[in-house]
Amino acid sequence: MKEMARSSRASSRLSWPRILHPLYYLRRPRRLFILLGFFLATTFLLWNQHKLPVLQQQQQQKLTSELIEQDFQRLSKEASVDELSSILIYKATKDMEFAGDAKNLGNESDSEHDPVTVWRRQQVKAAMLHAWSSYEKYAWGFDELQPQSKQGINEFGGFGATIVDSLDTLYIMGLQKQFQRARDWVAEHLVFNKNYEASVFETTIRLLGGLLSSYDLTGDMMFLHKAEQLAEQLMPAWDSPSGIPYNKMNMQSQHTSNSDWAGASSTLADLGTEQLEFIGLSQRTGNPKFKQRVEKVIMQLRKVFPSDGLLPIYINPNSGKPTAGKITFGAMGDSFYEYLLKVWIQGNKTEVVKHYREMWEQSMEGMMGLIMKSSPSGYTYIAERTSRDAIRKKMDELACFAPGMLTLGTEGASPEKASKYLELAKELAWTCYNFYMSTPTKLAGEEYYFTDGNDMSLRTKYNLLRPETVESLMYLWRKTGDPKYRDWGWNIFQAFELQSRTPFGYVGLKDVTTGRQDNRMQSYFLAETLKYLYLLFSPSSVIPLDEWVFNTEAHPLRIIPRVHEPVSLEEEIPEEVIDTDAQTDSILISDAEAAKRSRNGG
Ligand code: DMJ
Repeated sequence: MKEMARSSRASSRLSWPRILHPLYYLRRPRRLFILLGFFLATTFLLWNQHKLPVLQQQQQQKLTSELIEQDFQRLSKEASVDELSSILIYKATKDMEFAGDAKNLGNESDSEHDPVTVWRRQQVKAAMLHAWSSYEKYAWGFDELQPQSKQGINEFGGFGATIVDSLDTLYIMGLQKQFQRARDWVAEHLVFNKNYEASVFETTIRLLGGLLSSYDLTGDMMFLHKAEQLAEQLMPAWDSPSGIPYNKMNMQSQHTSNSDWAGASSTLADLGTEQLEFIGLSQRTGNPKFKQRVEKVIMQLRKVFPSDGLLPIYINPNSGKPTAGKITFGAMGDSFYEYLLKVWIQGNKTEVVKHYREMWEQSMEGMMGLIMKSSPSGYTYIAERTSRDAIRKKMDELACFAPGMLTLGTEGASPEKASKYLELAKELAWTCYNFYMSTPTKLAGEEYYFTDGNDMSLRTKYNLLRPETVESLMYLWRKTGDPKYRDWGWNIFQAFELQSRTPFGYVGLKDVTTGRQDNRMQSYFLAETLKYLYLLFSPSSVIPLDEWVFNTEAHPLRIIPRVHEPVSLEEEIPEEVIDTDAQTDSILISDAEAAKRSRNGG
């Protein structure tokens, strides 16, 4: 009986209602600890079961991505250009698989790791590799590659323009071996004392910009020494009575000149687009003479700056005054306005550089007077003003840098101005995108005219692989996060792939309505077009815009605050210097032709 009673007590002690009653645990804390331990162990097991596959998948994804990359590097390293296409297809397939894997992780909302974006970025990188490998194979040491004839061409004095222009793109894309070979060429072969009549502008933005940027990215002093040598060589270009530089200089004799077709004037974009590079060089070397030269130019232009902030494209280097010429944000005017803003950013927006910002805002107010809308579709565009003060309803693709500039200029503007700039930037970007999408090849021509009732019509039909539109899309994407800018950029990239890609590099089109190709791979295609596209599909932390500023050839330079510098805005020009307005009459060639001649198509 006793036994039975004990066993029935024991079973009733363990009965469910008792176990579930809080008092059962509170009376004996040991029981409470056991329960707690049981609860924790179960929770961990359940969490682990659910989480492990996700973590494993993430690790797997990382590994796959690394493997694809390694595979790609290995295969492409020694591949001939002919083999590259099949490698690219191989990689694209792998990337697709990877994208498929990544999609299953359910983190698509994170745009930085969005598989489509990752895949697009890799396709741009593959395009860079194709362009670069073709150049390496057929034009090494020349300025540019002629992909159709598989040979090199020297359009910039034989200073290896494509190598220097590509350095930072290779570096940013992680193409280390290619970067190293380019770096070694610069160290061993790049000399500036050549009997060649160089464009001061092109040499500055491509070579000096490329060298400085590589120095900033790597800290390799060799780049800075080369940059200094080059700048020393270019110095006599600023030896004019007004300090306005001549556009051309023989790199050996250092004889300076301007083109006859420009009425012996210097052109605005050429004379006003060296500030970032020379100021940057002074900041990095501690030698103020470089910046003094280029800042004197701005001081001079400030004296003759019109109230609307819009300068004609021809300036006389003797008097320092505008001779004549149209007002434009396209060829021969464009990057002067770009640099007013960017020098302010480069100096970290301090008091020392405030006048640049003021001049820029003044110019933007003037530009508002040139903003027109087409009919019937309402495309917004920037018109030009002729030297006779008439409005010309024309916009160059070159002016498509303006949406990017306006977007960049929203920082530091009053709230009203900032939203005005951004709205205008969006509208202009839509127009520029349509310069591309309105042609049968989906590549933009060089010049567009606007006629009432007929929207835009293509005037100059060639495409030179230019970057301006994708540059603007990159800035707009970073500012707004609107995915449509990435999609637009992708569509443009696809058009380049379809129309401009050849087995031996990329070429421009002679006619965007037929797709007839030319035979030149512009060095800025590697410096700018592909870099901006790559950045469009990269996280904003790659070259963040609060630490870097791009020169007009897309070479990123570190922002270094300018403080405690004397701001001297006054400088005298000798009295005896007289203006020679008459020269402008001799300017008879077309805008597109002038742009081509002055900037080597740039
Ligand atoms: C580049 O050399 C530079 O961007 C320049 O400021 C203008 N155009 C070309 C590319 O189109």
